Amino acid sequence: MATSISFSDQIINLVLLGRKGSGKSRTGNTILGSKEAFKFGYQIENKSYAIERATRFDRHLSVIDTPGMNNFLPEESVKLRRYISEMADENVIYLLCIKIGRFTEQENILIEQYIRYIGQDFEKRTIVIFTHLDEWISDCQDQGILEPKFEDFIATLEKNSIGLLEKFDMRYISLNNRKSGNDEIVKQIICMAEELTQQSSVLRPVTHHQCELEVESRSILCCNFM
Ligand SMILES: Nc1nc2c(ncn2[C@@H]2O[C@H](COP(=O)(O)OP(=O)(O)OP(=O)(O)O)[C@@H](O)[C@H]2O)c(=O)[nH]1
Ligand SMILES: [Mg+2]
Repeated sequence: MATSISFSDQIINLVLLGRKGSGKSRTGNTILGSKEAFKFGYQIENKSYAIERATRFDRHLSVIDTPGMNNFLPEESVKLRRYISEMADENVIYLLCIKIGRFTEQENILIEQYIRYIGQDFEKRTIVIFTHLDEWISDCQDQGILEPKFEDFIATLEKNSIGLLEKFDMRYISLNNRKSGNDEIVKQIICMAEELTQQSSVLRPVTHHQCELEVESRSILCCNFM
């Protein structure tokens, strides 16, 4: 019989990665429940790492914001590893931010670089966050699709992009960072992250849908949100 485990004492370290302007800082703010934790905006050139901590839904979180990179080369991976090892050596989960509609060949190259230079661990510990959901929805609506479904966007992705998502066991979430009240999405992200921290070697897929159901039912072991 399954036993309930409390995760409330552990810190989950969420590391935001992705291209310049992909919405990393704002995603960090959404997760932290603050508009001011990380500076965001196209005019801000973020060249350094930053960490902010908060307790959200009874979970202790450290969120690490990273400089926007269009290429992730070995020297960057050294800096990233150093920062992570100083700040957060356990329970590290990567949140790979991609602006919806920008899952292009350039994006694929960047992801391959993360996999190559961060290592196998990266695939096992990454959740893809598709940002700018609101812009995608309004573009669809302007083109006559009144009720666009995010899964339809996934279905339009090229084979290479799907192949990369599969490496992450199809762990992805779509997010509108401009919306206030993203609590359910934040719970889903925390839920996925918690599951991944428990699966360091034996990994099974934790999908968006699965976590959505789990958060809704509030009955599963790891997603016991108050
Ligand atoms: N409409 C909309 N805008 C967003 C969303 N997420 C981020 N943005 C905007 O996109 C721009 C870039 O967001 P940031 O969070 O600064 O992106 P970043 O990845 O941290 O950028 P760098 O630090 O420069 O790499 C800002 O103008 C944000 O307000 C979203 O979900 N919807
Ligand atoms: Mg930023």
